[in-house]
Amino acid sequence: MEKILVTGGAGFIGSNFIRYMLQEHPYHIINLDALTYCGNLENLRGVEDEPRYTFVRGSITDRKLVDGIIKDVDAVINFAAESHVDRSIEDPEIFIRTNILGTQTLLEASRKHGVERFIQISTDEVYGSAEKGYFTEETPLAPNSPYSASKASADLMVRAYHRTYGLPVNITRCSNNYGPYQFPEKLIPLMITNALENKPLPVYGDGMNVRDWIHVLDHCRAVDLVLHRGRVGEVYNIGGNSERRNIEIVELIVRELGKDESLIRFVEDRPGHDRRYAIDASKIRNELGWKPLYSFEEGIRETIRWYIDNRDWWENIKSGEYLRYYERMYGGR
Ligand code: NAD
Ligand code: TDX
Repeated sequence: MEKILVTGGAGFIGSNFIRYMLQEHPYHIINLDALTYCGNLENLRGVEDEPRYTFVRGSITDRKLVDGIIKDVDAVINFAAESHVDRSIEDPEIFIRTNILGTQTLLEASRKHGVERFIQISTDEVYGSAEKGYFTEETPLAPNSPYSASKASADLMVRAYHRTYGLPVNITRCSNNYGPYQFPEKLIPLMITNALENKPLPVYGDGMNVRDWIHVLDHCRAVDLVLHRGRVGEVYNIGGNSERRNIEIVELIVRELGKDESLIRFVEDRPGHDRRYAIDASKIRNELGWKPLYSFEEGIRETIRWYIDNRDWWENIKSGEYLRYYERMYGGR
């Protein structure tokens, strides 16, 4: 393998992955990103000077562009997506276009040009809500939001391209990531940055919903392993083994920042809000020897520190177009 296409590399996980891969491997990486509201080249500061890195601005739904890029690459790793559940509830259509049609466009070019490996970055949300027990790779898909339904649809298309055309694919389904460069619409960076600005901390419903948190670099290491050693056609769950209630996380952030708990506001719940996500990652542990290296307590402290030290990064975001979304979203809650 020499050349790898990473899509969505200007987003949170994609940018962390590109840094990680350039450090760990000699590959040339092409980053195809449309730079939507959350795609930010600031996430890749310093990387632009690397001769083994090329940025292309464009959409994964652009057949001609995608075809032209994929004819020269050995592997495709598809991070590009509309990724925020609340936005999918507001307006699902772009989720269908990007997450389903975009993935199919990449699959079609990959089949035509015979790529060595196609990795689809999926999510534990495709399994729905885990009232008890843990999601394994055999758990039936039962997505509950337009976002997760679009990701599940893409997964099925990836599976079909493997079964029908023999495309060498893997699907990874990871739990909730946190870490540097996460867009401040997601729970952890939203709470850290709001607390730093002494703004209210909006907790949906009773705050008892559970997510399994993983540091973004543990996710990146897992994807790297799947790319090199994953069995063709297999799905791999990736999880941090760190289940936490939302309210516990918000309280921890408030404590760490020395703020007052009166900033916490219980607001109207998210429609269709999944109660709990919980991943059984024993397949990737046993087959590929992966395990998370970060403890949640260590990772979250490091992440809080990153947001304190990189105030310019998130202040630019929060003062721009995102402000209008925020006011729409939380104004009436
Ligand atoms: P993000 O929203 O931070 O980044 C998404 C990136 O995709 C952005 O840079 C955006 O510009 C780009 N993009 C959007 N539409 C595009 C298009 N049509 N063509 C090209 N680029 C486009 O998302 P993230 O949190 O980094 O998530 C990355 C991937 O990982 C997604 O596929 C998501 O479903 C998956 N995932 C995320 C998490 C999580 O906790 N964040 C967990 C599991 C899986
Ligand atoms: O303001 C908030 N208040 C709140 O209580 C926000 C933004 C979220 N929440 C709750 C909803 C969830 O229970 O916090 C939890 C986490 O919410 P998000 O950060 O929006 O993540 P989630 O909906 O769990 O989805 C995330 O994990 C799986 C990513 O956004 C997806 O891209 C990924 O696939």
